[in-house]
Amino acid sequence: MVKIVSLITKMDTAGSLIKWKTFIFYLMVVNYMFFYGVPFSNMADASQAASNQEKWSNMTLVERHPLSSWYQRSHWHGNNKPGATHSPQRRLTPLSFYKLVYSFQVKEDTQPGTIVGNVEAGEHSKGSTNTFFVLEDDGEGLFLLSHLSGDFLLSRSLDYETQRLYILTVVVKHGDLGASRVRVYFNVLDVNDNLPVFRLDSYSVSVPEDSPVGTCFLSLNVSDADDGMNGEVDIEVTAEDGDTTFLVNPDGALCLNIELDRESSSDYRLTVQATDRALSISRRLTATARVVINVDDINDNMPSFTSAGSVTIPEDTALQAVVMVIQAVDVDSGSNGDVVYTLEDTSVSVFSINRTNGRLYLQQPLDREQLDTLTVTVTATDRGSPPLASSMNLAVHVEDANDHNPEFTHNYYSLALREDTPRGTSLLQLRALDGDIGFNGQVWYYKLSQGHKKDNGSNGQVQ
Ligand SMILES: [Ca+2]
Ligand SMILES: [Ca+2]
Ligand SMILES: [Ca+2]
Ligand SMILES: [Ca+2]
Repeated sequence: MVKIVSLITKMDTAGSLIKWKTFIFYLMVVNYMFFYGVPFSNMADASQAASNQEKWSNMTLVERHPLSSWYQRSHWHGNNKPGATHSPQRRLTPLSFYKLVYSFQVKEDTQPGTIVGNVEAGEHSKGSTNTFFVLEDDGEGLFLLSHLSGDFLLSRSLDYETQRLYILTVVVKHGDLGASRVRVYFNVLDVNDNLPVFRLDSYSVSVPEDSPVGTCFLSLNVSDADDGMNGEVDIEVTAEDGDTTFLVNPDGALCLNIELDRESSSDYRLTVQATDRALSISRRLTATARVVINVDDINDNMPSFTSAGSVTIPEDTALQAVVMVIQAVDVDSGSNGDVVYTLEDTSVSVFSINRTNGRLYLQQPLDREQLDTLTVTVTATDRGSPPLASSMNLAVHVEDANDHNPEFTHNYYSLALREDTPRGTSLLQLRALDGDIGFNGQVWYYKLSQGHKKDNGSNGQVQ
């Protein structure tokens, strides 16, 4: 190095001296980094490199040996520790670690107090031992290094989901021979220690009754903080009664599996279960959430009549009297199930109907003798949009009332008798007619004699 500097000094000119000095400085830094294992990525951080150089100057540069002589000494002794591996490019020296880099894998559920790694350095002279130190530690004492054995002891619990990699720089010193250092990596391995998590503990959602099969209406948004299969989840509906109305698709959305009918079931209360896919089935973790599904009504039912299709009323029923109460039901909800009643043919205004309660009123006098059966068509319509309607024919039978007097077929009868007409001889057949029916129309004849009424039977014969 001195020869190089003197040679360059001779060649120096006013313009190139500063450039050459800068070059030599970087050459020394690169040489130092190569020699002591400083990663080249650290070169970007010039201040860090300068700091490292200052930190190490007292420890390493005092007894610094030419690189070739370190190889020579390693080759001469040649007593590497059995089983230790090292790079063929970097042979074992008294101050070298057995490996260029140490990398350990530690499961995140490893118990604190467990030895999780070990570093070993090369041979040492009799009467003195290697001493290990941690120079840099981004685990803040998570991995405690035994100064004598080089073992690492886990001091606290790990959590893969918090930090997956720890990088330490370890130094070994051996008496006053100087020091060497090595990078130690602790890779934390994931363990299935996180449950799947639903976005909500319970969900509430409304679904229209006429939703097509396959409609997906709720994203369950399940997360699992673990890695890989430990963090992948399968979600399913767990129905105690085996109901298969709903299913969860591979994207974690709740979907309709079969058609809904609000009139059969207006709400559902489900339990959905998420299970992660840990390779070991016994280590799989599950979580559940509740889902309430309300089925929104659609006007898919027409009113249905429940009242009788016929009624019998006296013909002398008073006007405005209630003939009967028409009833129809609509199993839909709200306005979809509200029913209004109308009479189809309003030109024959014998009857009227209350639109809301279905009461049928008599509007015209009845006359059984004119018409003994009336037919009225009643329509029940719901208030849905669009509305649905149904109709029925109501037969109104008019019951006879005794509203007709018997009337003789003649107002005046005359006859001539012989004086020897035998007693009991039929003399005259009277006939009186009655417009009513049944008992109301049966005629009974009486004779009036001196103001007294005398029964004369029902045949109208005068003897
Ligand atoms: Ca998990
Ligand atoms: Ca985990
Ligand atoms: Ca409905
Ligand atoms: Ca309806």
